[in-house]
Parts: sequence; C-alpha cells; structure tokens
Amino acid sequence: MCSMETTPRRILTRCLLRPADVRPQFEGFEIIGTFNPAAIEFGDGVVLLVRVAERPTETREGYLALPYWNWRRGGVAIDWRRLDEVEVVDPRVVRLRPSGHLRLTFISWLLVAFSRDGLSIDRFGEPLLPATRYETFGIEDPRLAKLDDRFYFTYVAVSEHGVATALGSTADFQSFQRHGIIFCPENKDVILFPEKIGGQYVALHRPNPNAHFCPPEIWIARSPDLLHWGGYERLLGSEAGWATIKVGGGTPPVRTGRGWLSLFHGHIEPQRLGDAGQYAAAAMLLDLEDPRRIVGLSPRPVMQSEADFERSGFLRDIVFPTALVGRGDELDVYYGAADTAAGVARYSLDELLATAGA
Ligand code: MAN
Repeated sequence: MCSMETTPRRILTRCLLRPADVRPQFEGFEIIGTFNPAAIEFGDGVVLLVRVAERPTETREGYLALPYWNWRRGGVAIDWRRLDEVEVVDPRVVRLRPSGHLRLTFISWLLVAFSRDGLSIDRFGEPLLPATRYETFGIEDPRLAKLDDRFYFTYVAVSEHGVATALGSTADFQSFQRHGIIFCPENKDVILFPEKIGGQYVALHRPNPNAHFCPPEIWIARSPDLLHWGGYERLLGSEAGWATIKVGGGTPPVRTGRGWLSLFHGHIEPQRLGDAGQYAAAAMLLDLEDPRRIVGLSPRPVMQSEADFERSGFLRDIVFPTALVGRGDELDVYYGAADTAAGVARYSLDELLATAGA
C-alpha cells in the first residue's frame, strides 16, 4: 500500500498484555480485549490504564447478547435481541431495527497495570468500572497526562446518549476522581497536552458530526481549567491522504526540539464487506508555542500492523497508538493491537522526526 522507504525501523516490539492475562469482572463473561492502553512514567517505571473489553459467554439460539451497565443499580446486565432485530455493522457494532441506533457487542472498563521496565507488566491495580448514565455501554481508550502534579486521563464514555469524552484524575493510581463529561457527543480521541501553552490547557479531539460534510478530522481546543473548552479549530484531516476513511488523535504529544511530536491514527477502508478496515499511524509535529500550526507531517504511515498479534485478533490489521514514553534518543510507543492486545514498540526519536520532515 505504501512504500517502505521512509518507514522508521522498529527497534523492538513486545506484546504487553493479552486477554488471557486478565480475569473478567462480570460473572458469565469472557475477556476479548486488553488494548488501547494509556501509559505514562510513574515512580521508577511506567503505569498503564488498559481498556479491557468483555462479553457474555452464554449464547441463545436466534438471539444476540448485548451487554450494558445498569447505572441505577450498579451492575452489568444483558439485553437479548432477536437476530432479525439487529444488523451487524462489524464485529464490534450492531444496528438495531427499527430505530437504527447502534449497540456494542461487548462492554469495556479500565485496568491499572504497573511495569518497572515498560516492556512487561509486573502487577495489576484497581479496575475502573462504568458508573454514570453516560457510561452504560462502557468506558474506553484512555489517554494520560501529568499536569500540576496530578495525573489526568480522558476516556470515551459510550451510552444511549452517544459517544462522549470524560475526564478523570488520580495522584497515586489507587484512588480516582471523576470530573464528568468534558467533550459532548460525538467526540472521542481527546488528548491533553502535558503542559499549559500560552497560559491555557490544550487538547486534541475528534468530533464526529452526524451530517457528514467531510470525514471525521482532528481538531484542537483550549481551556482555562480542563473542564470548560473552547477556541475550537480544525487541525488535520485530508492532509493525511493515506487515511481514506478518517483520522483521529493517537498519543499525547511529547516535547521535542522540533515541536510537539504525536502519533495519530488513520483508518483505511476495508477490502471486504463486514471487515473493519485497517488502522495505521503517522507522525505529526506541532509548533511548540502555537500547536494549531502543523510544522511536520509524515506523508505515509510510520507504523502499520507487522507482528502476528497486530495482524489478527478480534479485528485485523490494527495498530492504534495511545501513548509515547521517551527513553533518551529512543521512544516507546504504546498501542492497541487488533482490538485485542496491548503492545509496545521502540523507535529512534530521530528517525520518527525525520519521517515528519524535521
Ligand atoms: C467504534 C470502535 C469501538 C468502540 C465504539 C464506541 O466502533 O472504536 O471499539 O467501542 O466505537 O466508542
């Protein structure tokens, strides 16, 4: 699909976590994914917040099980829908008849995992389960940033009210505070910059409007307090021509001498009906003082599925970067693989910057 000449070398690739490594939270459920991990330096090592997806194991002839969180009672429940009432969009999503509303075939929550070397998990911490009415279909795809000596994480809150993004925080990864929805539906891939710029917090986000005048794009916004956002501006879309369906923010940016470096994902259209299509990642560099300005962009993906655990799983051919951790001249990319596993791949910082033209 794309030439390899500017593809940076992977120095190493490790599968960090697979579904078999984690126990289900809900009785009668199985884990189908431990993926899209937030990651950040913590103490002497790295801490991860991993998205865990589980689904009911029971099957009933002629019915499909759609799990949800009963936020009033505080527990998981299953909606059994007749097969003639649902239309399969892809393995993750079904459309209900006659309303046309979407539902997920699984439910996600977040798991804390600690790693000393950043390349293997030593122990797990607490699970963070859905709780509010905005989280009934699960909480997904967290991203972490350290701001004012506290760790803040954004996460996708999915419910019958839409796909919104919420904010949480912690000082120690043992107790957590929820700050509510910060980007209304439809917004996901909300990514905080790790410092204030010009006196304001900055975030990337990906609105997904219902009226499709264009494919979903990456936007940028500012806030005085992390809760109230404004100053919205479009950042990136069709410039990433290789991403034929859509683009979305990937990793929180890291400061480099050439600008804010971030990997973003792009969705490439499926070859076969019912497939989800391929997800790959490219690099962008944003101006340090004015991150609304793109100062470098890799013309092609820098990361595509290569390893077996990236090529096959719940879905196929997905690498979905969600965090960068600097290691001197090298950079560890944490990512979700095939919507199933969590991986880490190491790159040379200079090679990544070179692909973005810096
Ligand atoms: C998409 C995918 C799924 C996710 C839903 C809701 O279909 O990213 O993994 O569960 O959106 O966010």
